[in-house]
Amino acid sequence: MLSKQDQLKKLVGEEAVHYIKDGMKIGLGSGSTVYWMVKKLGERVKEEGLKVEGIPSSDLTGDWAKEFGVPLTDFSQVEGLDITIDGADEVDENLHLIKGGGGALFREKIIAQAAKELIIIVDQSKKVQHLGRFPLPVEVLPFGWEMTAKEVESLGCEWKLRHRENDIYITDNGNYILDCYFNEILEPEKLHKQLKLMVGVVETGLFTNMADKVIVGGGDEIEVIER
Ligand code: ABF
Repeated sequence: MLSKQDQLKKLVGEEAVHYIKDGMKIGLGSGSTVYWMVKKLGERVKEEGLKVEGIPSSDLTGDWAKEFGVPLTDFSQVEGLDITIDGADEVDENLHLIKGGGGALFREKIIAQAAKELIIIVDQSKKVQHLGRFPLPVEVLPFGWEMTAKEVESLGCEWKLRHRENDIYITDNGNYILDCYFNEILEPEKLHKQLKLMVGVVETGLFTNMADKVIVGGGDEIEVIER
């Protein structure tokens, strides 16, 4: 039996598949909400012969695509993507996002940037007035990360170097992640730019002015918010 939150993730994941048309190239995000989207997309490929190809943002998403029969491709084979569908950790009132709780923010941002349309799928618990209650993931180069952390801290946050099973977490790109506790981020675009100017910062989990559509599962209904 799915929990209420998982039922909402399934609801919005499956809803997003309605926006996929025959022949599209799709960016496949990561996270448990995306799992339901990939599963439903695989069903449409099987049942309708839908001709799509996907580029996954993580190995796990790629495994789901193979399991459910969604054909995969890569950036050497496409001019760009038609739609990227991905989850998020927080969505604010201007559709700015915090992403990267799952550690794949850099590749998620690459597939988001490459798409004509970015559709975000979340359960209602992700909607916030201001970003920042969720710690902001910042991907940093391992070399001199301690210096980079000091610079990041000077912007007014505490940080934790992300670990997984007692080891330092290494991203698919060979980098580290600082989880940065800002508590409230009132100017996400400004903060993103400040962070990106730091030489050791590779990318941030702030996705500002990127989401075109956010599909929110709440109660038993679906809310679609367009930018
Ligand atoms: C991914 O989905 C990440 O950016 C984000 O951390 C995660 C959200 O996970 P879930 O859908 O499992 O809540 O896009």
